[in-house]
Amino acid sequence: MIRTGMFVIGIVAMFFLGGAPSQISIADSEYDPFQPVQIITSAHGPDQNGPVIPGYAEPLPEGPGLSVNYINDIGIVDDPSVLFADDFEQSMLDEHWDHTWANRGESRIIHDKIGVHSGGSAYMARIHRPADGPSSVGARKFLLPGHDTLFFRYYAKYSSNSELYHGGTHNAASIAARRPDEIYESYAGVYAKGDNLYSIILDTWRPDSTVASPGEMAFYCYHMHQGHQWGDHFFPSGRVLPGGRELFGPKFVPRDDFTPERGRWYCYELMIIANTPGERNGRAAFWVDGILTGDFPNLEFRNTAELKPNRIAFQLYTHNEQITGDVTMWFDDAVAATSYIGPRTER
Ligand SMILES: [Ca+2]
Repeated sequence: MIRTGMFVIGIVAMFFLGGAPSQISIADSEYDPFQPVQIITSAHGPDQNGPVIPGYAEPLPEGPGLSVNYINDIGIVDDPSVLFADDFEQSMLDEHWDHTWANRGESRIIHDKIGVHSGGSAYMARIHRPADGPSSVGARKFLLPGHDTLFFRYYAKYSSNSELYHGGTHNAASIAARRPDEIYESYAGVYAKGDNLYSIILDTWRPDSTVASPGEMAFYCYHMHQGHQWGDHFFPSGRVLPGGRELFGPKFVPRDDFTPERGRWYCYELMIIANTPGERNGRAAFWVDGILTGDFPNLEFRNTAELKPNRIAFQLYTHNEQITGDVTMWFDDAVAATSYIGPRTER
């Protein structure tokens, strides 16, 4: 009876929160994801004027965020919470982004209708395969000295013919923390020790051709309890490669795993909340089209408050020889902020 009552409350809560009933899952946890019923619009918790609460593990917002105040994102860069915005309309990739690169591929502004979400231009990342070495393209923005809570929203589309395989492949956006004098470092294969690095990349995971390309969406994460030197993959359902869902503690809410369709735009948003040093109250989450799709609490990223999320990026990378043709992604309408952004409000 108690669970039935909670379920009914949950349906009502999801209606007001704008979430999808398919997200409901209470079978695997004693945590009641529907109480308290409140919409949290930032990491400040219920008190918008209060201090940022690291790892705030109450329900996260869904649907519109601060973007609701800026039709078509016009003026959004002036919002007090917004740190950076680029709709790629000014065709100045190297001036807006601090570091761009293209090895065995292309990284540039395009104006083709197929790759533009808004306006007349967007950012294209394309890796050429096969190739005589790793293919790597991307663009990074530094947000120094950093922010304990960081959200990164953007629109992205995979080309219809992109055949991705993993591992040795990364595809989409990331948030990373680096020492300021090491802001350019990739540090692949380096353990996160609490004072040197941590990161999340919103990858997909496709082990073989029995799984549809680009594969199921997952966070590729470097954190203090990662299972091996190459980091972990976190899936919304609670699967961890390597490891298990116990990593996320008793408040973890499993959700349906998600495979994006190629050839269509989605609005993605990443969030990272750095933990209080000495406590496992860090959190990472992502949204698809304004629906909370993956939420991973109980994380420990750092043992010093000095190491803050301070770098965002788009990237495509592979050295996987299963990928035998070019892979293309388009990105548009990027916004980074210290509170939830949400999809564009379009008129
Ligand atoms: Ca645009």
